[in-house]
Amino acid sequence: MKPINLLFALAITLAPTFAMAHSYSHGDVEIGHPWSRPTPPGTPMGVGYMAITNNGKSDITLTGAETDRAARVSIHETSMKDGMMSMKHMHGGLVIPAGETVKLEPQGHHLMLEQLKEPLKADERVPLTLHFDGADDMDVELAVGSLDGGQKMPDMKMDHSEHQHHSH
Ligand SMILES: [Cu+2]
Repeated sequence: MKPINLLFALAITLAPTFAMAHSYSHGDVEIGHPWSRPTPPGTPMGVGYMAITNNGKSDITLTGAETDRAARVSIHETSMKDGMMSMKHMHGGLVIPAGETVKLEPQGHHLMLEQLKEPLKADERVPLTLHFDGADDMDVELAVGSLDGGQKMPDMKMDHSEHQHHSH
């Protein structure tokens, strides 16, 4: 993988506007409002956010996801380092403990849609398959919201340089 220095601005929007919330459930697993953001042309990565609820009696692990729209989907966690937001690939997946909800949200855990084939556009739905250890695969659709929800939001630089420290 070629070293890349990917810095791009993501609007930090905690309460984006959507026409309608949507959710999915299968077995003991519920996926609450999977959503994403539109990507500017040329941006190689998109994000995926949702709430995952495990109503079962044993822990499950989100091990990965895939979509036709991206070459690869990885699970990231966000942390602050030297005043810079950075992301780390969670190679072991994301555990959703029995009886709990784990949120993938801005500035927290998220899915990264890598090497997008074409930009994600506002108001479209992006099909995504979630893979779990301890539960069945689930097909969901990310609702792509509008970038700024109609309001001016501060931009924050996201440091993706962590990506080059991992081999996949
Ligand atoms: Cu990321």
